[in-house]
Amino acid sequence: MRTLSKETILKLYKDMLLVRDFEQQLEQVHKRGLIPGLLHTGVGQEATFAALAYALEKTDCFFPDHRSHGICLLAGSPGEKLMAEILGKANGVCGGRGGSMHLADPSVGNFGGNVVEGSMMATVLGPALAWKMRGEKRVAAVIIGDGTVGRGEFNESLHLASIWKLPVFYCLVNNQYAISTHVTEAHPTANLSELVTGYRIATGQVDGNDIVAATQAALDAVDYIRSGKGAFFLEFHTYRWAGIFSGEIRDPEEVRMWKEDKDPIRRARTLILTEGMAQESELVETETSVKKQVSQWLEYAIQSPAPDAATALDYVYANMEVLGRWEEKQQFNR
Ligand SMILES: Cc1ncc(C[n+]2csc(CCOP(=O)(O)OP(=O)(O)O)c2C)c(N)n1
Ligand SMILES: [Mg+2]
Repeated sequence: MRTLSKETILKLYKDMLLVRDFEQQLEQVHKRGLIPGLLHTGVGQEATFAALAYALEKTDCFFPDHRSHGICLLAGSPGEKLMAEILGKANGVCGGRGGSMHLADPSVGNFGGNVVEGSMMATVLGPALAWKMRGEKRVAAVIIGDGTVGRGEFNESLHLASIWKLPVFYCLVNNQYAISTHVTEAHPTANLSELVTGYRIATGQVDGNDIVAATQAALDAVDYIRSGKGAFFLEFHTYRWAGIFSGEIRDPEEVRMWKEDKDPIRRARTLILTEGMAQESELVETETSVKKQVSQWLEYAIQSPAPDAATALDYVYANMEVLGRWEEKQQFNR
């Protein structure tokens, strides 16, 4: 297991703050109606996101799910362009066509998600197979939630990755709920990686709210995959503060415990201070500068123009002209 330096832990702390502020500022503007469609935030899961982003190299790829803004950000997409994308603006990373749920930015290894839960488990096999055949030591990661476990693609993907010894990094974010269904109501065990062992794929479980343990586990998994041994399935045990919808009811004591005692940021802060890695004043400085930075990104996104309606059908089919419904109808009538 790799030891993390003081500098690394401080960097990871800042990464977690960036993700938290990014998400919380988005939540605010979502309430103001500035984000088209749904917004799923990963508040509470920052240590898992920071660990994954840290462990992956620029030459690797990942397929995010509907709650992975944090990984997309930490992978290196410019914060203001990601914010603009989520607000559906023309200068977002996908020109405003992706939004929160279809974020993609191949320039930083983000190969995109489509939010059909489980489908990315199949797609991730593509780059993994290509890299294996070419002898490239790259890792293809896929982020999934506990809700994906049990889908057909889940099993199909594990089966092929095992047989072909593919360099796939399965990152399971077990936050205990799929919509409002608790993991124990939907699965035979709450430790979902147990279900994977029959595929003869290496597995691990880690406290996804412990930034040090989560990062070490993610680094170990990536080392294992890069050494050519095949896939690795790592389960992060964590919790999302947000329900899937605003009226969701959860046990208040459960929510309190995760927000207070188990908050990954609070835990990291305590560790940094008790181990003397930084002074309180330095942390406050970082916290203030992160907030300011994220506010600037948001302002950029709000001020950015919406895409031109005349370009709405661009990119629908690669290199093919697409007719609008009206033009299509006219042509048919001719
Ligand atoms: C194939 C499919 N079925 C249903 C949905 C609707 N849906 C969106 S999020 C979600 C729950 C996902 O739960 P989980 O994987 O645990 O992720 P979490 O939201 O907890 O991060 C569902 C069922 C979907 N996106 N895809
Ligand atoms: Mg879940």
